[in-house]
Amino acid sequence: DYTPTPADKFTFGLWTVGNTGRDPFGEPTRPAMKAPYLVQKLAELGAWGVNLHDNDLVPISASASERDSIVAEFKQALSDHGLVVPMATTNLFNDPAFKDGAFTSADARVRAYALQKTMRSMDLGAELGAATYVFWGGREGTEVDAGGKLLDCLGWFRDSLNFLAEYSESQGYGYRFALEPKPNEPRADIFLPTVGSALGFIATLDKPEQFGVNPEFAHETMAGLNFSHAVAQAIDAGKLFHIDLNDQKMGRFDQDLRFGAENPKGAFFLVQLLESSGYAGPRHFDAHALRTEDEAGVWAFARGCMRTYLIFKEKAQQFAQDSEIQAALAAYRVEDAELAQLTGTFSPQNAEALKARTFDRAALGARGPGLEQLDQLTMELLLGIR
Ligand code: GLT
Ligand code: MN
Ligand code: MN
Ligand code: MN
Repeated sequence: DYTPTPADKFTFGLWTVGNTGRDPFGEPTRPAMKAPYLVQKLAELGAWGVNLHDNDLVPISASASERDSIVAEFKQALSDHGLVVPMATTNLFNDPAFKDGAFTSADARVRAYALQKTMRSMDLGAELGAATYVFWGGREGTEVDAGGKLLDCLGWFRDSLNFLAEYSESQGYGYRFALEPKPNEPRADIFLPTVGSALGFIATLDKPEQFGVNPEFAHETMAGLNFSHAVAQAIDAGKLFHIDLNDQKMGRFDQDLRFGAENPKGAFFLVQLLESSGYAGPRHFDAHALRTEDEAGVWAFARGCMRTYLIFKEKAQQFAQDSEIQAALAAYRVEDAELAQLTGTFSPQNAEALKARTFDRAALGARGPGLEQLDQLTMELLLGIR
């Protein structure tokens, strides 16, 4: 009946169900809820874990003893309700100190403060048992490029990530780091705007094996890209360390809609890809209830994200068992044992034989692959009539 259990590995950020509906044009529309209460409610709904920024839990101005008592109370709630903290991250975007970047600020003091804040936040995450540490560089970008710092920024960003990877190792934290790309908002242009950019940058780090990506459905969509394609590339590179699930209309501000709310077909292909890929990490919903909603709407939102995922997971199984769909898929792919032999491994003989071979180009171009029929069958399955 699509009721989630911890085995489904669904997680939410404290900032997601804790979102109060504030936006750039309006005040909060619902009261803030305390972290231990969010933990209790998420556990009741069948979630597996909860993720956090340092300041989702501990206010930036808290004293050391305030911090300790807040953390103790939170740990108690986690153990009372059986929730885990698989991922932690740093808030390097809210405070005015970070208005022109954190690791990429032109001010060396801001860059050093960002490192300090991140190390402290990594300590907190490790204390809570987090295995994945996310970097969303919300303020790492520009509105104007008159500052002439583009190449420096990439170097500063790289130095910071290298430093923090060493810090993790020196403390024995064993974190796997996940870079989360976003093209814009809150900056006009954010550095490393897409999954592809992040993957390229990771290859330039001192310890690339410790770094992967945390792609978000909404963020690739904002860039006009196909999220499943980005996720597939991350999986292929062995770099899908975490994932942020939500939804988004293309060409809009960052909406963080309920998973599957806007583009259910895209959400289906994503679930199908994830579930068939062997991805074993958290299914994290980085989304929030509409600003119109009260607390009941928040829990309807959270339940809806998980139910939609589970419904699509069932649809993916149905897809795999539907004989008409499977026949159409089989007909779509054409295999040829003799050509596989020639093209599989390079040898001068294979190359010569392949160059000498004749292909019936007209027949290749004339073949209909049956994708209209296959896609219509998929739609009918999703619409519930198969
Ligand atoms: C912020 C952002 C998200 C990131 C979070 C992690 S915070 O809400 O919009 O996409 O995943 O820093
Ligand atoms: Mn987002
Ligand atoms: Mn967001
Ligand atoms: Mn996100």
